[in-house]
Amino acid sequence: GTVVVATKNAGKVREFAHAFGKLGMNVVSMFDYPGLPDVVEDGATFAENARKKAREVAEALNLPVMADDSGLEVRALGGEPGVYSARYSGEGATDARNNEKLLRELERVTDGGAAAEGLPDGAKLLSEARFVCALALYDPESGAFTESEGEVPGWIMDEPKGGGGFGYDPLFWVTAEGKGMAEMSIEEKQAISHRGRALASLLRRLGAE
Ligand code: ITT
Repeated sequence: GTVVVATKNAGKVREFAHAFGKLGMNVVSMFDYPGLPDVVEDGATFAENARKKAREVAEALNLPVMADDSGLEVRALGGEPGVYSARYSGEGATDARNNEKLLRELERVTDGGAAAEGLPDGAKLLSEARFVCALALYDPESGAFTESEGEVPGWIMDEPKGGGGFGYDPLFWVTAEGKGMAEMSIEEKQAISHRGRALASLLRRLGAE
């Protein structure tokens, strides 16, 4: 079968393609449907934005559609960037600029950070943080949503580490694994990540229906 995921984020597409590939399914994304109108992500929560993306795209395509809204909540920044994670550095935001902005903001509010076991030489932990992922699947025929959420706790490092993943992964230290998120393979990340957990929970929910 085929799963339609309402995302234009190539990092998310890679992770979903990997996860559904293991189930013998393939993923199509908004890269395969150019020309669909952009969904305005003005919800107050990840869940609200995920529902909005899933529903608008599902109604446009007249197909069941899954959407992912996710982001980073940093304790020392009062939970920011949160639902604004994708556009944290403003107009023309890129992963690199968002990461720079995050370190700039943390410089203002933290005292240089703390050393910790397992970190690269000289690197410091600046603040506790977590990744959150809300998934919503919308079936336009029944009008029903299936939803789930997942999160992973960690810390923000004062320097990037690792070449994998996307977004804020290079600055995210996964305490429970003793390594950076960008140091993990897709497989490893899936097993512990906010998205991996949300997806496992969504699949359980669908299986139980
Ligand atoms: P779509 O809405 O088209 O799916 P987007 O990139 O705009 O793509 P979001 O609005 O959900 O997606 O924003 C999520 C941002 O949070 C994303 O741009 C990343 O910077 C960050 N993020 C989410 N999941 C992440 C992950 O697994 N690793 C690193 N950063 C992540």
